[in-house]
Amino acid sequence: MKSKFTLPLAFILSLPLTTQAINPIIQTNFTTDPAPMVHNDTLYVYTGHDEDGADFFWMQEWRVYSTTDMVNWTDHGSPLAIEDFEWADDRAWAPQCIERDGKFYFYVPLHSKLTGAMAIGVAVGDSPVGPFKDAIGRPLVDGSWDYIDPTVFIDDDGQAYLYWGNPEIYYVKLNKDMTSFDGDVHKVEQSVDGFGAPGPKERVKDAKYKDNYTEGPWFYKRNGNYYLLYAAGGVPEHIAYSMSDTPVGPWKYMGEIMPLCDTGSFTNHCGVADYKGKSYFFYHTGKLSGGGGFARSVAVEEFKYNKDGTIPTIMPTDEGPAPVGVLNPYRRVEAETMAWSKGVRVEQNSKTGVYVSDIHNGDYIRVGNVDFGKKGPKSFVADIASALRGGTIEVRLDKEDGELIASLNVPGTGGWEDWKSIETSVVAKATGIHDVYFVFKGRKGPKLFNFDYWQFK
Ligand code: FUB
Repeated sequence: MKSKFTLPLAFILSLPLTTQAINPIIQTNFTTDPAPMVHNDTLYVYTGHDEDGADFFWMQEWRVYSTTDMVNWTDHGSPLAIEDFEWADDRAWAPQCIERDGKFYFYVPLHSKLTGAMAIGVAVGDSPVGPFKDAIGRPLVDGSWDYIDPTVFIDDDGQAYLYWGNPEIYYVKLNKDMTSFDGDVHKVEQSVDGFGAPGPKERVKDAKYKDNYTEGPWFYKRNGNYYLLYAAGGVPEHIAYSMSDTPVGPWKYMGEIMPLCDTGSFTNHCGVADYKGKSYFFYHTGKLSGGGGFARSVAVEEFKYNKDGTIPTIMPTDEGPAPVGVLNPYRRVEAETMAWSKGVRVEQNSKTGVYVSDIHNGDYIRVGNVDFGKKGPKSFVADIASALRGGTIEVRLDKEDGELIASLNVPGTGGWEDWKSIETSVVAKATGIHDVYFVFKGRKGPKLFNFDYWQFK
């Protein structure tokens, strides 16, 4: 029997042949504590950055990534770091950024030089990717190990709220300037009904509670319901949530969202966003190669709210969400826009911005859902630089060893930042939608070249 849902054959044939992993969404750095923000037609995610080889959360900077298709992520580098806050000396922990009246307010926890404890600061910028600067030259709150993990939300009536805390929960109303308080800081009373357990000081040792709030709150409103999602259960952490009819409670404990999973990270930290008609849950794991409790990586899953607004159980996957758009290869595409990569890293400087570095023989970049259209390209251009002997970029379709459509010989250019645009012919027909692999070849051992951007013509 013919189903009325049959897809046109031409569409099916144009789809990529394989479903590839996109989680963790960033492979070029360890990333933590994701805070998504939708602005215009782009979804940004603000993250912490676990340093390579760290034995604690010795985090130095925050990073920003963006997508328009939920498959390819562009690295915008680090627009904010500890040194941008004169009063801070350590621990660039879980951030969140929000837009108000054309300005972007970036709330961050830091270790304070003033008190020797944790504090929360706010930076401001004119664009979602910065640059940002300390908005007030001092912390918003300072002096307690509780003062971490700020989450910010502006209600429909224009009132902004900042929640934060570990293991207590605090909130304050923000003035319209987003950098000062309207009234006092309130401590949220935790109870079994509200959060699965009484507050940390009232908990009875060895008592079995339903759950307990730990850290990493994520506060928002959707269809009239207020949500507070958080890391729960102490370490190792799972993600649970509470709901309320008002922005300031009383809260009702609703259960677990992401149960304890064997992801290699004893913390978890979530953020939620609606984008292009779908809902997404961001979290972190230790699943990147070389990852672990202090080497975490951001991942994302699509989910659907239940009819009553409650949130279903969400499990970590390698595949992540389906694409919600295609990538146009006939405009300049930054090399640091990718669905997956092996071996490469990124660097940034004030002249070039972010570019792909540490390219060695056998490394590759996969760009997902590239739409070549009906005619297909004639040539491929890449902007590259090499202080050594260069190498080759093999452009392949759908697999690391898929059909070779172009092969670009990269010469030495005289320096790692002496950029040159090199063009080569496309030697096979490429039409429709494909994953594109840039497979890097050259002498075994040394770095081959740096890669800034590319374009098909
Ligand atoms: O990333 C440092 C800390 O680990 C965050 O502030 C917590 O939420 C936990 O993820």
